Amino acid sequence: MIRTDSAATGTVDIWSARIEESYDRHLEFLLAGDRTGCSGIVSQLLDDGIPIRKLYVELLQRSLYEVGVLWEQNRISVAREHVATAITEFLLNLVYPRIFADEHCGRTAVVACIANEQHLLGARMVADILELNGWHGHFLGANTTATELLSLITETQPDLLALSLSLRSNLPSLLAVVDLVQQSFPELAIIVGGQAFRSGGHELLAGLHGVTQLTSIDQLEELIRRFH
Ligand code: B12
Repeated sequence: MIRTDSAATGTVDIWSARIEESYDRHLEFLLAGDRTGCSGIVSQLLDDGIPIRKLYVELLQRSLYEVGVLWEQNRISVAREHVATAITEFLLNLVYPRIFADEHCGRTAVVACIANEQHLLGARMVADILELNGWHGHFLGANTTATELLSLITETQPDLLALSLSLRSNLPSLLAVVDLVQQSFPELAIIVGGQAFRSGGHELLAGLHGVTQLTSIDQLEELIRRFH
């Protein structure tokens, strides 16, 4: 199936079509633990000039979501899911040297997953996309305690704090961390995103001043353009 980016103009998105062609093979390699196969696909797409945001969302994110469904349905083992995740992390390392902006915009962000949140790939993509847009992104990774977070914010004085959350059960901790950060840095812009908000959760953040909940990389890019 060929998707279109613009229904209005009917423009066929050739990159989505290219990813579509490779998707099934990529998923097969991922599930077989074939790192070389996955690297071959991603390297070829990068050599051809694929936009990185598309590669992230339409190939890497989509395939991991599918791995998640297979895992949830007990159709693959936990070990297979771990291998697929490790391969995807390796693929992000393969992409990283290609991430550079023409010029830095002088803006800085701190990107983290809160305590007890092990899902780091989404946050890592957020940090990469910020860099692609000329920001300096300090990526703290998974399971960041409030103390670590506050310490890095104090050191780096960022323009933006981006928090990623996959587990709905971590929502109360997110609210507690936001409260702590805002006590010390009331003016800091905070964005939150991730799968915890896939089916609700927005209402918990609705009343919070200075906190924006975003659902996608596209929305992130739209928001940071306003900082330039
Ligand atoms: C890999 C994985 C793991 C790995 C994570 C390792 C790692 N290095 O990241 C491990 C094995 C540790 C793990 C553990 C668990 N997992 Co898990 N996991 C997954 C899986 C398969 C893939 C996650 C992933 O990387 N996705 C791809 C990334 C790129 O997508 P993403 O996170 O959505 O990020 C994108 C956007 O959301 C957005 N985004 C993300 N963050 C932010 C932030 C901002 C500011 C912005 C703007 C955007 C943004 O940008 C990204 C790019 O588009 C998912 C399945 C799925 N549907 O994703 C389950 C999943 C997330 N896990 C789940 C569960 C339940 C668990 C466990 C509780 C299982 C268990 N019983 O132990 C534990 C919890 C561990 C913990 N305390 O965190 C559930 C979560 C359900 C929920 N929402 O509450 C899922 C959805 C599986 C499922 N279908 O049930 N998991």
